[in-house]
Amino acid sequence: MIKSRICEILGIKYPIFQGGMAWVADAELAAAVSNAGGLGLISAINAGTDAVRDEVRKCKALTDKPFGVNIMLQAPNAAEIAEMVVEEGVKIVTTGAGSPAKYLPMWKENGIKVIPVIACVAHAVKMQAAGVDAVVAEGAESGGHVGELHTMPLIPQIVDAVDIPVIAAGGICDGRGAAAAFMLGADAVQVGTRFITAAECTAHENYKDKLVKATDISTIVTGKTQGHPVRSLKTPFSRNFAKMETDPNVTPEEILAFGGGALRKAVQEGDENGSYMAGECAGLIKQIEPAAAIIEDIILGAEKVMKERMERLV
Ligand code: TUI
Repeated sequence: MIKSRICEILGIKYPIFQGGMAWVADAELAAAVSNAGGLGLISAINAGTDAVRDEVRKCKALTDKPFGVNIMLQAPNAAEIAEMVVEEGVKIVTTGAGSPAKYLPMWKENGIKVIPVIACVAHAVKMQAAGVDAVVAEGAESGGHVGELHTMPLIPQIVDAVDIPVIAAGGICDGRGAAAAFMLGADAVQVGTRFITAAECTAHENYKDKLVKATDISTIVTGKTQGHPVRSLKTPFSRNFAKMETDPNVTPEEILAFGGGALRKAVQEGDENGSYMAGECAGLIKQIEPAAAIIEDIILGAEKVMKERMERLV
């Protein structure tokens, strides 16, 4: 069975993280992933601090396995969430969209493992120097807010630049993707999009249905002109957004107003005018199944494909 040093560091069975997806990654999904041997993550993006606290407590009741909280550092209540995780005795924190340096002393004093998501070498080096425990290196194949580099060249460059464990993210959805990431030097993989189709995920059935039906060309990146590129499924909403971006008669304020609340509308209401954030690997998703089956497919699939390909190629 595939194992790596990150399993010892975090006390997890399999080297697989569930992405901390806004509006999607709640206690139910995180607990299902953790109970199945991966690292479940609760997203702290979508809710007030007390609501996230409730999710943390709910997750504790649902699993005795390690789980974490993902904090989007640009969220208005990021500082409050940073304190809440300490108060609640959360053991693992991942961060996105910024540097968690100012919270590190507090988190390290409280024995929290800190794993920022980064998308380039310079940020990985800076984070290692600041004293984080590992980094998630996220390629632009991922869903949601994306960086510029893609997973294939990003991972080996990060692996060469730091000594701490590297978790590969972006475009990884099955055993083949995971095996490739391990070959590039990753100690674990983070999977987002596929876990939206987990049976335990509370996202709207329209969202799951769109992912199961997605093909290789189903995603689009919008928001580049605003400096906030986001990958999502092609829908009337995202196509209109893309059109507005290049229309000289539409102001940035109008674009912002159009996009506001779009992710929640997709996840909770299954609304066509929502933003269905998804990675490029959506086309590989074939069915809704329990989180444990997804983890087994990815981990056993990686092991199998590594052996089979080695026998054929070497
Ligand atoms: O954060 C993400 N992905 C996200 S956040 C999100 S919420 C959202 N909702 C509506 C519209 C737009 C976004 C959806 N998807 N990924 C993690 C990530 N973090 N990728 C890249 C980075 C990053 C960027 C800059 C990490 C660090 C950084 O700066 C570090 C520094 O030193 O300032």
